[in-house]
Amino acid sequence: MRRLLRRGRWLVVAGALPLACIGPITPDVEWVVHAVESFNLLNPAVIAAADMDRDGDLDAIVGLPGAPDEGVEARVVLLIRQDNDDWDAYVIAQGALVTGVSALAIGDVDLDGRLDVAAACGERLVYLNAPVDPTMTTRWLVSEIAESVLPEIVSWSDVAIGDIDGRNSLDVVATCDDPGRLSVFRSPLNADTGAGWERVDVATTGQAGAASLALRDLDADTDLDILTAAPDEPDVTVAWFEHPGGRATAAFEKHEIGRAVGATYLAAGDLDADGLTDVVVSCPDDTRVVWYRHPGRATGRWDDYELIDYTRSVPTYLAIANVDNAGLLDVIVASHTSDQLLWFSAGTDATRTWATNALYTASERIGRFAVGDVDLDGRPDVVIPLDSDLGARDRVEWLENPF
Ligand SMILES: [Ca+2]
Ligand SMILES: [Ca+2]
Ligand SMILES: [Ca+2]
Ligand SMILES: [Ca+2]
Repeated sequence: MRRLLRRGRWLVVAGALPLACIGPITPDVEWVVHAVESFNLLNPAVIAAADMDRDGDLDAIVGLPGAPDEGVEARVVLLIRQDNDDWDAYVIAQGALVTGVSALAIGDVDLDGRLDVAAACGERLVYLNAPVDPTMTTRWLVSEIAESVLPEIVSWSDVAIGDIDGRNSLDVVATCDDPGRLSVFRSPLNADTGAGWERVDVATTGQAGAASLALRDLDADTDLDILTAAPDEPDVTVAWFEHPGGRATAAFEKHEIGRAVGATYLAAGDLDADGLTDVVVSCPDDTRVVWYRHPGRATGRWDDYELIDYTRSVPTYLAIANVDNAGLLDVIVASHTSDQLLWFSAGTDATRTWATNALYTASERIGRFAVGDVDLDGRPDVVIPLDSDLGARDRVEWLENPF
C-alpha cells in the first residue's frame, strides 16, 4: 500500500482499506490530454467510438442532449479524426428528434458496410442510418424507431445493437428507466428508417429504473443474451435474460446475477480470464463498484466481489479495458463529486484487492465515455465528454494511454 499526500489530504492509493478520501491524485504515469472539440454550452453527455469513415482511424459520435427550455438545441455530432490529430466535427442530427440524447450505440444496422448509430433520446429511440460518406451531414437518414414511442414511455436510458432474431438487419435492444422495461426492436427486411420495426417487450416488470444493458452470449449457445442493471429494484438489480433460441419469438427467461444496491451502469468482460464473461456494475448510491463472476453455468449463482468502495466520491459510468496491456482486464471508472477517472487493476487474482490508479481529474462532469485505440499503438485510449457547470468549458478530449 502506498500513500500520497496531496493538498493536505492523505489518499490511500492501493490496498485493502477503502479510499479514505477521493481527491486529486498525482498520476504515477501521466496520461496526455488531447483536445478534440469544444462544445460551449452544449453539455456533451455521451460518446461512442468507432472508425466511422473506414480510413483506419478511430472516430467518435457525441450526444449533446440540449435544453429546449433554455433555447439549446440537442445535437448528435460526428467527430472524424484526421491523420494529424485534428478532429473535424459534423452535426448529423439536430433538434427535437434527438432532445435528451443519453446513450449511443454504433453498428451496421442495415448491413450495407457503413456504421450506423442508434440513440436513446428521452421518449424515443432514434436510428441514424449512415450514408456512403458520413461527413455528408444531410445524407444521414435520421428517424425515430416508431415502435419506441408509446404514451407511457418517458425516457429510454440505454441502447445496444445486435442480431437478436437471426434475420433481416440488425436489431436494437433498449432499456427504459421510466417506466422500467426492457424491449427488443426487430428490424424489418430493409431497415432504411425507423419505420416497420417490431417491438417485443422482454420485461415490463422487475426493471425499475433500468439504466443500462449489454448483449453477450452468456450460456454459450451462440445467441445473444441480454444483461441489465435496474437500480430501483428492491432485490435483484443485475440480471440476464436468456435468449429463447431461434427467431427469439418465445419469452426470454430472467436469471439473477446479483443484488448490488442501486446498480446503474454495467460492463461485461472476462475479468478473471477463465474464458467466461463476467459483469461489473457501478453503484452510486452505495459508492461502490462490484463485479460478478460467471459461475460456469450462467444460470448458477454469480459470486460478487467488491472492486472499490469510494466512501465519499460517487462512481458513475464505467468500462472494461486492458489498460496496461498486461495480465488481466482492468476497469475504468468515472466518478464525481470530485470528477475524475480512475482505473483499477486486479494483479493476478481478480477476486482479491484491486489497485487504484490515477487517470484524469477534471473540474467538469465526465459523462459516458468511450474506450478505443485513438493513436493506433495497440493501447486503449479514452475519449471523454466533459460538461462544466457554467457550460463555457464543455468539450471533448481524448486521453492518451501511456503504457
Ligand atoms: Ca476514421
Ligand atoms: Ca449501415
Ligand atoms: Ca445465449
Ligand atoms: Ca470470467
